Amino acid sequence: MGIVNVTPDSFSDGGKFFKPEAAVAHALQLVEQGADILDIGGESTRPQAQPVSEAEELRRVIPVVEQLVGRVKIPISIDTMKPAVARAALQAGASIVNDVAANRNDDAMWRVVAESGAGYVCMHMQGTPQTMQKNPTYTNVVHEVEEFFAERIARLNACGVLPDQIVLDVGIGFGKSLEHNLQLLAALGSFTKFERPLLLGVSRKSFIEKLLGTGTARLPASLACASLAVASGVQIIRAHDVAETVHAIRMTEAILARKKE
Ligand code: 9MG
Repeated sequence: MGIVNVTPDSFSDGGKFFKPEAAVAHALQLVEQGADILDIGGESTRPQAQPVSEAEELRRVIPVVEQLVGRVKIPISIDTMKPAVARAALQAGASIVNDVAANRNDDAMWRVVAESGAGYVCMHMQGTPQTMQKNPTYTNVVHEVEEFFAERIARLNACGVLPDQIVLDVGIGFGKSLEHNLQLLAALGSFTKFERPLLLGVSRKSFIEKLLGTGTARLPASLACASLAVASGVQIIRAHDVAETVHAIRMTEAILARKKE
């Protein structure tokens, strides 16, 4: 899953004029590099990122989705916490909703997903992007994420979202300390018991520098996590560096295929 961040710091002329064409060109490059899904997002979910309005998020992402739909054959995912943005993106041709706020109480997003039949990435987060890194606390992070998935799958089903639509994601970095992230990465295989595809997002995340030191390049560790994840049964890796990630995954898969022979 190639990441296309449609935010002013990513694709603009350095000022407030965001250029959809630049985001589209970047997305097309990711497809050439081997992405199987494009994830388009218009609101940063980094710790303490400022929320953007619905109108602004729509203005950023919808032209990009519209332009990509006619030009790529792979599924387009909309990375949004807002039901109205998800609905508009699905109407424009996206087919997956990547929801980092699946810990919400309100079911409006799930009704959009149920009505559309779209794929749904149900990601675990403790808190919100504004609060999540203040003091993440768990008795047992792996058990608590498992409980979250079990409870959410039941709740999604009650809202009309079928099990086949659901992808699960432990939410590395979303309300987790370095230790929580490492424990979840070590336990990825245990989440296969839900019999749903698993997604992992570790690409360039700050926990890498917390472990390896400030200023360390984040790509090698991102690739190590991607390989470990694939070996643990994860099917979808969300990545900025698609070409490198595809190579790491292909190599891992080739070795795993020999192991099974
Ligand atoms: C939007 N976004 C940023 N990090 C992510 C992650 O780890 N998983 C998913 N599903 N989305 C993410």
